[in-house]
Amino acid sequence: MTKIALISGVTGQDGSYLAELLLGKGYEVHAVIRRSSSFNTERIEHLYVDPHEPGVKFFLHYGDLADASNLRRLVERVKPDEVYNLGAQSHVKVSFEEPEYTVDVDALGTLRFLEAIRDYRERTGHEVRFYQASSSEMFGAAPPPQNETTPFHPRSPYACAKLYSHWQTINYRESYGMFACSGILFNHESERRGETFVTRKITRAATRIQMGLQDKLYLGNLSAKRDWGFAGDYVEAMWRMLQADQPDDFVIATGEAYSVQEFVDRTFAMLELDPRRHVEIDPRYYRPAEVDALLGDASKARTKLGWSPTVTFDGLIRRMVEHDLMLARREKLLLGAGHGAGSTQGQDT
Ligand code: NAP
Ligand code: G4F
Repeated sequence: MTKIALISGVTGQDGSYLAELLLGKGYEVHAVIRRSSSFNTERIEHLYVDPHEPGVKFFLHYGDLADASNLRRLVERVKPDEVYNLGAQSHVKVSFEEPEYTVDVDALGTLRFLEAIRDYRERTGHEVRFYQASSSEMFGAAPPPQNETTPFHPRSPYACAKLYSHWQTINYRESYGMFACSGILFNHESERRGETFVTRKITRAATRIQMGLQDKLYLGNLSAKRDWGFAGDYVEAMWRMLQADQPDDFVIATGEAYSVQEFVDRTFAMLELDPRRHVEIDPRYYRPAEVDALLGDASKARTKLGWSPTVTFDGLIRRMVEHDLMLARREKLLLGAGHGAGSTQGQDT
């Protein structure tokens, strides 16, 4: 029997890797996309097939985590075996500017999905496995290393909203016997990472600097430490959680932490650039409250799911730099031919 998956957040970094993974495993994949005045499907264009073609396995549906009736209708129509809730306002700094919206989507959005699944399951008897995209941000001020038993101390509206969803996921498992898992994922990056997250902001800027397209990179707190892995590895962990015999919660991390400064230094070194000539601090990128140090202990996932990361810190930076160098070269060529190209510094956070 072909398994059916429903993904929210498919147009994001993780959603695109997860859709690829599931299609590769023979799943029929349905995904929620938001209506947008400009295209937001760049990361999944390579997966899209005209639904009029025979044998199509990837279907896009308009929807929004803020719209409960839409989520209910989607669950009823798609009849999923597995739901992956990756949709979110996922930027921590932005959550300080838009706390109410962040809570609506990142906290209540999860509740709406869980309620839709609970009712569908009760009415039809169809078991639906649920994955919640929880975050290491929930640990916040808790000292490293962090694992599944570490007490949470969230430090942003985003982290508070994610913590609500984490506990609701557990609550639905305990109250209704739902197969609901919370994946507490530490930072994971790739060449598909949004350009306002610090790693991609750095690799985009450094490669543009090397091509003579910009001169300065403005950053905030360089001393924060993160446990950075590769997004492709992390979606494999999501899938493994939903294939397990029992639902559970797992920390997913590399077990190595580096500062933002170290990420800068290694990126610039790879391009033989001196960061001291190009990197400046702009306090506008500071947050009202910072998460100083995240370092995950993923022993439980290693033991119970057989999961471990495959991409090293340097390997991650290298693949992002190579990709962004290609983009910068293309941008320079276009500029040379008289075509303007957008700057990455325009609306960053
Ligand atoms: P991302 O690139 O920012 O993608 C977020 C996705 O959510 C996009 O597809 C976005 O759609 C969608 N979305 C936003 N608001 C929505 C709404 N109201 N209704 C439906 N969809 C909505 O994030 P990511 O890095 O792939 O992360 C995936 C999930 O994991 C998120 O929940 C994030 O909070 C969580 N997480 C990420 C990390 C990490 O390091 N990447 C770590 C821990 C947890 P548009 O494309 O239309 O904006
Ligand atoms: O790349 P960031 O914006 O990621 P952050 O805040 O750790 O959140 C990401 O990881 C979470 C998992 O822990 C996810 F849940 C969340 O959805 C998101 O994917 O910032 C990383 C660090 C912070 O300490 C920030 O203060 O980099 C520091 N930083 C320094 N200068 C900057 C900048 N961050 C950004 N975005 N932009 C800067 O200019």
